[in-house]
Amino acid sequence: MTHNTISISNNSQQYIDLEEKYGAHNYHPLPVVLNRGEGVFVWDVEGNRYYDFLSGYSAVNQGHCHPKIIAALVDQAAKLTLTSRAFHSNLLGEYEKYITAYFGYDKVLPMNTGVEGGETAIKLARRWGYVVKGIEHNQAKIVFAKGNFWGRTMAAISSSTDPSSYSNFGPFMPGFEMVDYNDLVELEKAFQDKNVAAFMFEPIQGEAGVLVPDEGYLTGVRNLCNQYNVLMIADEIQTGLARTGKMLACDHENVRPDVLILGKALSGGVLPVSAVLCDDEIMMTIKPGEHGSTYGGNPLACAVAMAALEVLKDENMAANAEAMGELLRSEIVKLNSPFVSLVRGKGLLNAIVIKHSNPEAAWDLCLTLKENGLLAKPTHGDKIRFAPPLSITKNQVLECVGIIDKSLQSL
Ligand code: PXG
Repeated sequence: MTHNTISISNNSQQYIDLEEKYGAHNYHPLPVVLNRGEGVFVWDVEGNRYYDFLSGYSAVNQGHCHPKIIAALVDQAAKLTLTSRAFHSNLLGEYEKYITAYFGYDKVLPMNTGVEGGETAIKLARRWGYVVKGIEHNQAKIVFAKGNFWGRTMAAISSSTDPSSYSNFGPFMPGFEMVDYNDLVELEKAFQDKNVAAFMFEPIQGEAGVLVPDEGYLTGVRNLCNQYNVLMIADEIQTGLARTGKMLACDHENVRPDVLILGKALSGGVLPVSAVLCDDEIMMTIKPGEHGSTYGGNPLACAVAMAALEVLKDENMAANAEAMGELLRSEIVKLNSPFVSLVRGKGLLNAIVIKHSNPEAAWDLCLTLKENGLLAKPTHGDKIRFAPPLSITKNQVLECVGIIDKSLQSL
């Protein structure tokens, strides 16, 4: 390592030591301790300000502590936070009406984390496979794309091709098949099996390093799903909610998935809120008592999610993401850095691929970026995601490119 001799103040180090001693070691964070966020900025405990180029893995699309979202949170928190689904609340129906109209589906099933949204979609697909498609009992198959990431539950890691996700956690969930991402020929081969109920995939693979499929892939998936009576499940937990320059990444090809999974920015980073949307033919196959969650659809989540969705539209965040993403990518390309082998992405979901003789170069670059006032995190060794909140302005993008330039030069 070349640049890892950065200064961490005693103050920050205390917090890091505390986590190290009492917390599970299931993450490897950048050495920065944050205690405040506003818009595109976060501050560390020493008062240093940073541009947040991760946005909580796209949970904070609306910007940190967006005043309208926080107002909805605070207002509702003082009234009623949880009823469980044993009782009705005055907000659940209103929220359900709002979000189904927003995305154009008959119904929504509210959950909390993204991975629960994925689990829910798979249960719906299996159930639909048995009672509508007519798949023989316990024979349903779900097809996934290699390189996918949708969380850490047993089902999620059973469909993972990343050894750090699944190694030594077996035995795994049966009935899952893998195909190459961005390969319609392989997908069609997999669909020859009459027991396939669904294809679940990300319209852009986020955690894999922002892999954008060829144009026409989404349309091709839609057509194959129609042809073989297979449900198209779009995991838009990271790509959705204006992140890629459209409200949904599927909107880039005007494709409507049968099952839509949302999470992360559905609460603007305030609390875990996820949702699965689909039409009655699929949703109504699940009956009372067959699925749910204590916190799913709680009044606090309903109030926050409506505010979070409203902010995306009111502030034209999709259009801004589109324009600022274009600017960010073109300005990074212009830097012509020998250490950047590729810049890719859509809207404000972007990644650069670092090319350097030092295998730690991407990590080192993130440490230098931090020193220069910008927070980003490497994925899979050599890729760095650049995904700021969608409220970022042109001048801010240009300032950030300056920081990236300066940091690359010191590699
Ligand atoms: N689907 C996609 C496409 C995701 O990126 C999930 C599902 C799961 O969401 P939850 O809310 O259950 O984490 C994700 C999550 C991390 C981490 O540290 C998570 C994601 C990406 C990178 C890191 O947990 N995405």
